[in-house]
Amino acid sequence: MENKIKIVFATGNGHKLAEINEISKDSGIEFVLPPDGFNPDETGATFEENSYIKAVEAAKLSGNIALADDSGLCVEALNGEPGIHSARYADTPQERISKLLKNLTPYGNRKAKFVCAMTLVDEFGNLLNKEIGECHGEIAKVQSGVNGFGYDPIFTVNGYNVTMADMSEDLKNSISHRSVALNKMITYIQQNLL
Ligand code: ITT
Repeated sequence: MENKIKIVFATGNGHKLAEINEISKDSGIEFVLPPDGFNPDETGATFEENSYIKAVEAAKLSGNIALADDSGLCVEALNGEPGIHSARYADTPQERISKLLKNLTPYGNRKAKFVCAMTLVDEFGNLLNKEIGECHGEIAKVQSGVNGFGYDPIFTVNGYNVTMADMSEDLKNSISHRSVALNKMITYIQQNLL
């Protein structure tokens, strides 16, 4: 595609990069990883703040426009936890899932949502645009599925009877918190930067 714009995607998570490149494949945008040394301190109190911190660090390191995704799973009965601590809730992905299922055992309310906050900054770190995406569902009682990553095996999306890890890549990418935020961001980029 002509006028393809290169944007640094401020992450160390290869699953996120794969998902956003798949969602944006016909958009005229190419997302690439930040240079070595990208290791921001996620000291923010919200998804939005951490997303901004990551985007600024990637822009400063690369000298390029940068997009960041800060995301996580918020469980209603656990007062929104693990939330911004989703990646650090326990040591391994399986331990994080087991801990969440255990902590939720006493509760009847299993409502939860995935949230994704995206921030786009210019090559100097100035804010260009921010978007939020949410995906609502419930925490399954038993984990299921091998697709996706993170908490996908225990998240059942409203209106579907399977977990996100049981869904095809295409189905997850058509309904996920990440795709909701990214599609809005792509519209902004296409209208303002291409
Ligand atoms: P970067 O900060 O380098 O982007 P990270 O994995 O540490 O990578 P976050 O701080 O945004 O990213 O934490 C996001 C965590 O939330 C992620 O590690 C998963 O545990 C969970 N998560 C986010 N999106 C998810 C998805 O689509 N499916 C399952 N779990 C997800």
